[in-house]
Amino acid sequence: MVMGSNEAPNSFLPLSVVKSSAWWQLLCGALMRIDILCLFPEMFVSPFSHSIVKRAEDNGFVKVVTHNIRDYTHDRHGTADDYPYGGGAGMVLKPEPIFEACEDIGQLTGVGNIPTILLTPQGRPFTQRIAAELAAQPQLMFICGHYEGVDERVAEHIVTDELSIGDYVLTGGEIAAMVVVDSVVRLIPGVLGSDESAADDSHSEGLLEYPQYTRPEQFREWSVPPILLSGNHGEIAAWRRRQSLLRTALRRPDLLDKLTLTDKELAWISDSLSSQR
Ligand code: 6GU
Repeated sequence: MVMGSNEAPNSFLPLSVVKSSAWWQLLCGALMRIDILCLFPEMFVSPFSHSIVKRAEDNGFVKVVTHNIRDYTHDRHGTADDYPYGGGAGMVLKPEPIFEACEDIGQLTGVGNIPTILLTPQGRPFTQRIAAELAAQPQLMFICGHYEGVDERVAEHIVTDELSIGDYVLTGGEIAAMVVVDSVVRLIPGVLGSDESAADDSHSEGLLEYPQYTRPEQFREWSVPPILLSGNHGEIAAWRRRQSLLRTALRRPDLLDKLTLTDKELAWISDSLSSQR
């Protein structure tokens, strides 16, 4: 992650990229750039310095650049917020620094119409489907709201989408931006190795993931379901599908309503649910 970097992206591929990236990446020159505009860029350092996001950056799949909105203010105190017109509690982020920052970033990266996402509890609910759509973009910009909100002119004239990560209120959009960026970066083609594929993830097919087990086969008095040791890949896949269906029916019946299941699957779910009662 780069904080406040002003250099042009994609100017060259570092040797580490050439050495480690997948063949398609070399062919396509795919490198996603993500700019994050916020009041507390330091918050992003640790979450993006580990695991898959770190590896994705090191391997040249993504470049994440954070920007401090305060750097685009012009008064001595770096005033980024002000009282709301019409009165009421809290402060509102001023439009000028955010407009200036976005214009600056847009110019620096040479791309117009960058998908620009405002993180706000009023946004549309973030989902795995939206993560997959965002992962296909060459460039993204996130604006993290704070305090009571952001001047509406930012939402009207800069922002292309508003996202919320759930029906609860966070202090600011930074943590939400981390959540969204993490879930997007792992879906950039090539970021996950074949043994960590996203295809079986919960939500990737609208279902929750099946239960997973690893060694030891017997732990205390609990053993691994024998089917998983059978070596019969067809039966294992069928067991996992049924476990996913059952888990989703029990924990998230709202998800099942959105799927088209076979009559056999529906019958199996209803049998299992009635035998569990
Ligand atoms: Cl995106 N921002 C804030 N401040 N709170 C939230 C949120 C976002 N999503 C859920 N709660």
